[in-house]
Amino acid sequence: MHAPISRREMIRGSVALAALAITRYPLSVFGGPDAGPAETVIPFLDVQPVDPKRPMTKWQDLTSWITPNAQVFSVGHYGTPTVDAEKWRLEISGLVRQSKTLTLAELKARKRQHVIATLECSGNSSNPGFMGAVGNVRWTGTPLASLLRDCSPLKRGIEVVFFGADEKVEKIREKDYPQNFARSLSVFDAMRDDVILAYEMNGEPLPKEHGAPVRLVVPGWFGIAWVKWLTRIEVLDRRYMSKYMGREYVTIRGEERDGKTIWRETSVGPIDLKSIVARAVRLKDGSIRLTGAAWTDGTPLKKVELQIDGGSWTPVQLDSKSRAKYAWTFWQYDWRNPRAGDHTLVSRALDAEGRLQPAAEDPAIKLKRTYWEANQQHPRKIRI
Ligand SMILES: Nc1nc2c(c(=O)[nH]1)N[C@H]1C(S)=C(S)[C@@H](COP(=O)(O)O)O[C@H]1N2
Ligand SMILES: [Mo]
Repeated sequence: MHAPISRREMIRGSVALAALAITRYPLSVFGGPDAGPAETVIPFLDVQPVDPKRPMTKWQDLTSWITPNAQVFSVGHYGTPTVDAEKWRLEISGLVRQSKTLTLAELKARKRQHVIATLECSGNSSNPGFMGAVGNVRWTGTPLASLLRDCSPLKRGIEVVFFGADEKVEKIREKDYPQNFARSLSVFDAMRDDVILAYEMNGEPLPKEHGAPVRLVVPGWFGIAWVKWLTRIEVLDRRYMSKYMGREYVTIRGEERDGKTIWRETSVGPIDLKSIVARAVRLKDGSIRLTGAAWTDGTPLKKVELQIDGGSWTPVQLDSKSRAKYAWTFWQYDWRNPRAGDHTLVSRALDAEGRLQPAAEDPAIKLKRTYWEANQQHPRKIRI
């Protein structure tokens, strides 16, 4: 099996980042202010192990729909390169009639576009120590599609490859090759109008560990597609392979068909439907307010349901104010008259396509042999 994301690959927050980003978004209408000063957070018994030096979403503290920059997790497989914004150039080449090289000023002079999108590492939820590699951010940049169109891609171009400035020598079929981090999208996916080349994160210049000066933002896709420290975009007429397309960040999943197991190996792609119980707060009237988050690949969320102690699934209330297509949705449920003792709480999300977040025992998870794309339900234990 594969080693989960190592400590080395988890990027620590810099001191500069410790200053919280000021966003225009208030605390969610859920979970915080209306519970009043008398609120007491009831910790879950399955405490989320948290390394204070690694920024991450700490579910128990979740109140802000937009994750402040200092709290957004970071992953870098080849370390964090230093890119001089003055000298930085973005090259667009390959199967285009008009290749281009842009400076940062030229890129910023293009149409400015915002998107609120949840960034999640596809390794998130793969083990108890890696539960908070997800955050919700307002990204600002320029649309990729119009830039690509300005380069007149050839019709036979089917693939767009994105290269980062970070590099490492990788062994491929027993030989060493210097490689830049790279991931690709099909032309179809790359031309979606919400895919942007981002240079701001929650209104601040993109921080170094998050890909300064420019990164790709692919709303609805797992983080691996969001190439940081972007320096080159290349159009190809065939599928691209790299360590992070075809050897790591792949999912091997079985499906039972006519008594046989069919195994499928795929490259990590769009976000899988997920939800989590984040926080439990005792209200003045003695009931317990449970809040959580749910997110999708951009397919509308239909509902989130909660199960207490193996009982029936009850729909929770979705936050209607803080919503965006590619952003997580906060939810809340007021648990009246909980009896004293230990309880198990679990949520599941359903989307408009009829997809349901699987339980850990369901075949979709049971027959998954790699750790990425772990969207199983997450039962939590609490003592009242
Ligand atoms: N150039 C480059 N881009 C990268 C990576 C990387 O190692 N190098 N890691 C990817 C992975 S696995 C994730 S989960 C996200 C994390 O983005 P963040 O560090 O801003 O949270 O960046 C992606 N983009
Ligand atoms: Mo990741």
